[in-house]
Amino acid sequence: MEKRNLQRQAKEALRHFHLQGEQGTVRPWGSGHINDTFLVEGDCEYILQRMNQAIFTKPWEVMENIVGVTSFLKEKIKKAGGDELRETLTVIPVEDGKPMYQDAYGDYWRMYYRIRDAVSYDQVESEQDFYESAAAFGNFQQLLADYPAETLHETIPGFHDTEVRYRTFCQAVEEDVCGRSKEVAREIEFFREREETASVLGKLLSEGKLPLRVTHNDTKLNNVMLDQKTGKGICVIDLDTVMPGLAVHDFGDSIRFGASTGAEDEPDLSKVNCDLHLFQLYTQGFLSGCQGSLTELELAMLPMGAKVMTYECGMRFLTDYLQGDVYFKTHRQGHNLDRCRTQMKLVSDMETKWQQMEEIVRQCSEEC
Ligand code: ADP
Ligand code: GN1
Ligand code: MG
Repeated sequence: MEKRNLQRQAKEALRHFHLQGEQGTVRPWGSGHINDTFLVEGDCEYILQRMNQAIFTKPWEVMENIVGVTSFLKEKIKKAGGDELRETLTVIPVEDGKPMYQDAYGDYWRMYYRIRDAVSYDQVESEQDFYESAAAFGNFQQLLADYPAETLHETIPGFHDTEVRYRTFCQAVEEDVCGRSKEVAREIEFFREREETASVLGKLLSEGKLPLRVTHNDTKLNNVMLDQKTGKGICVIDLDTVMPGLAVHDFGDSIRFGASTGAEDEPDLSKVNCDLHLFQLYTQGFLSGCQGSLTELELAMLPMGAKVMTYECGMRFLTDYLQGDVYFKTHRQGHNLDRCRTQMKLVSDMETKWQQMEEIVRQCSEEC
């Protein structure tokens, strides 16, 4: 459906929610790759989202997770004397009390309060912001440490099962539905050469050496809101993939996105490197947020978390390119391929900086 109609659809959906005051404009918002997000302006500001049903095939389960997690967080925030309307998402119910509205097209819509006086960034603008985002993601994990993990639905099965991702990638190469394999032979080879990267963390998990925790699983910088005045990371958003997972994945995903000197889709690869200073800042912030809860092996595996998540994400972009750009939103020809190449560049760069990354983590672990 074209944008104009989607906007009309959004306005129609809006009428079914319990809202305060008068609402004015509804406009596309944010730069997420998955859902269709709108900002609703008026007496009170809201975020309205059409959920991506192709990806989240069981939207009720996603919302059950989100309502569960945010209610749990609200209790903790209140006890700590915080502001429950700013420090976690608030699901706005539909007239019938449900957390989502299904429209005549079969699309699912949900709504949150807009987190007030806060911003999210697509790229690091100040070092302090990056540190604060790390502390917020670490704290998020810490707050959910006693959440009943068994009640969470797996909203995307095998989301960070890198071995499964590798097999899906090989299948996409094999099937080559768009006839693109030949043109990206070099990229395909890159991921094949590093196949062992796909199994390192999964193996440690299955051997019981790494603990399963309640994790966010999508810890991009633009999934945390920073207070406009204080710069503090006040609210972790985009809770669709909160599921049992690995702490090192959450750490690693933030590094692959935020510690890069270039944008995720930067076509000029000379601008893309893993900045070790940002890596160090993030490590310090994350460890302070986790408050000593990580095991020795988790700490030792933080650099591996960064490499695996970058490898996995690059492979997912390439898989999507091979499958005809059906998963991630793309805004230009070859967009997924550009994204894949930045991840490849980062993996290579991390490989050359490996010892330094390990040393930084060792030092930060001793300090905290
Ligand atoms: P996607 O899954 O597509 O990434 P997100 O839930 O991350 O969707 O939302 C996209 C963007 O919209 C975020 O990066 C953020 O900038 C903005 N956003 C989402 N929810 C809120 C909120 N409650 N308050 C303020 N901004 C929000
Ligand atoms: C997607 O939803 P968003 O834009 O925050 C994706 C992540 C990827 C990321 C790459 C549910 O995140 O897994 O790492 O794009 N989310 C989902 O930028 O697939
Ligand atoms: Mg997002």
